[in-house]
Amino acid sequence: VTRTPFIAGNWKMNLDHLQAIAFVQKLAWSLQDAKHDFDAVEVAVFPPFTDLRSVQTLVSADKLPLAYGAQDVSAQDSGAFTGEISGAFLSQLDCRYVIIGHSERRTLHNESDELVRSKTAAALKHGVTPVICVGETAEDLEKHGSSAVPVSQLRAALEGVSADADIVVAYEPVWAIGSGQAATPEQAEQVAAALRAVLSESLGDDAAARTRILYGGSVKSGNIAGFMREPNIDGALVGGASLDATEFSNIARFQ
Ligand code: G2H
Repeated sequence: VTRTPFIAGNWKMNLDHLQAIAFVQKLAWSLQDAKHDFDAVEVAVFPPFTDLRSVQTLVSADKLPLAYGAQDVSAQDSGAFTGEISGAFLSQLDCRYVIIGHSERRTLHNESDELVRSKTAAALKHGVTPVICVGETAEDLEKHGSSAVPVSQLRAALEGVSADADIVVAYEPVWAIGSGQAATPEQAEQVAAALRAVLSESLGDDAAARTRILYGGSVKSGNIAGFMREPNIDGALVGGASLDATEFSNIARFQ
């Protein structure tokens, strides 16, 4: 089984809907200039909700080979849930992906493993591929080592997920996020291998072989190549460095 490398840009709460249009155009030009092979390396952006309609319009009008997704989704389908966004709405906007359980949501919005599991189920129900984020804090790392917390978070998220489900896993050590202090490729590979074992145990060997595992946390063009050389790392979830179109397109070329 070959896993198509995946470079994903998590914009977080940056770029409004007008800036998003300018940025996506610039990114597409930058990748096309670099003769990016979109079949060989999938590139996706994750803008704020309010940008998604603009991004959809641009991507479909210009037939850009870029994927996009949202940064969160409701566990509910519809109803009295003020401020929430249904997976059905994301699917209508042709979102291929949605980030679930990013550490900023787990920390700042108290998202539990149970909620991450419900959101994963909601995304799959609406045909949107969840990018399930897991990762240990500096304190977890000190107390339990690097793999224990990400492994238990992934196990929890996968409860009830069927073996043929399309999912992506992102390993993001919390201590490496936005800190400029990325994990080493060896550290990230060790956890990615443990996460692949969880995929195997929860969903079976085929799903484990097919599912992409990304590394996230201070990825930039200067360190991406090292991660991409690791056998269990299939791409990156990039935050800060995804907000510069040239830098992000360089990351997509792993150089
Ligand atoms: C981790 C990552 C993107 P950054 O949050 O998901 O952000 O690359 O800025 O560390």
